[in-house]
Amino acid sequence: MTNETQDPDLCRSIARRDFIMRAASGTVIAALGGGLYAISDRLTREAKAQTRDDGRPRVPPGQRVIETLKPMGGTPGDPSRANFKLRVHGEVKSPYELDFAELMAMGPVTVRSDVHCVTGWTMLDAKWTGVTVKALAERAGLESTARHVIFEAAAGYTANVRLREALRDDVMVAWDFGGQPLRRPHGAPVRAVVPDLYFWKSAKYLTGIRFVARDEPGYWETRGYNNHADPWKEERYA
Ligand SMILES: Nc1nc2c(c(=O)[nH]1)N[C@H]1C(S)=C(S)[C@@H](COP(=O)(O)O)O[C@H]1N2
Ligand SMILES: [Mo]
Repeated sequence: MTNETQDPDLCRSIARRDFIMRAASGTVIAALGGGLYAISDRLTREAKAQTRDDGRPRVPPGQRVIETLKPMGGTPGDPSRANFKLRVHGEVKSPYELDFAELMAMGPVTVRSDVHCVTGWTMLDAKWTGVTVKALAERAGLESTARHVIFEAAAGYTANVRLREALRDDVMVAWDFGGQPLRRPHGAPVRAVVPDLYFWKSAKYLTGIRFVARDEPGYWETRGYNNHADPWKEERYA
């Protein structure tokens, strides 16, 4: 969804309209999440024939493949790396704050993963460079009471993810996308990336990671969207 409008019902009606506009040509121009863009029937067909290492189909049900990320809106924060601070806190033994240089010094990894947006688009092989949430958690020392991760972002945006899922090796805090510094519409300077949940869990303009004992539904989870958001189960709405 886009939250230029911040209206989940509008997102729903846009998703419906997109199905109606679908045509039989190779690439169709569709309205998804409030923007116009090209769906590749060829990429969708090829990817649908693939199976992931974990046995799940490469493309979750109801998704079609586009060539690159679409900016989906949201209220940006300060894009400068110089002013950046990330707070790691909550149910941890040693809370800390990192500036951009300190974050980069944590030992960056580059990971390729697919992105699945609840409005129906999927981008394959997105290349992210950043630090895993797991590494950030290990540095803080999790308390045994920690069960969920709350990604905190500019303007009060939050997204909740189960701890077990947040500690996977491809869940990260990223500052590069496709080998370039993350652009402002996509969350500069730093965003979360949670590949196996719908993309709204991947908070842009990230300011903090808070480990909590009790779950705290976030921005979209309190506006009609599913609390868990597994694309393979089509956990789109509450
Ligand atoms: N801070 C913040 N992060 C956010 C959002 C937002 O509004 N604010 N929107 C979410 C939604 S609904 C989606 S689909 C993705 C879109 O990311 P993109 O604009 O890079 O495609 O970011 C997510 N992260
Ligand atoms: Mo979204």
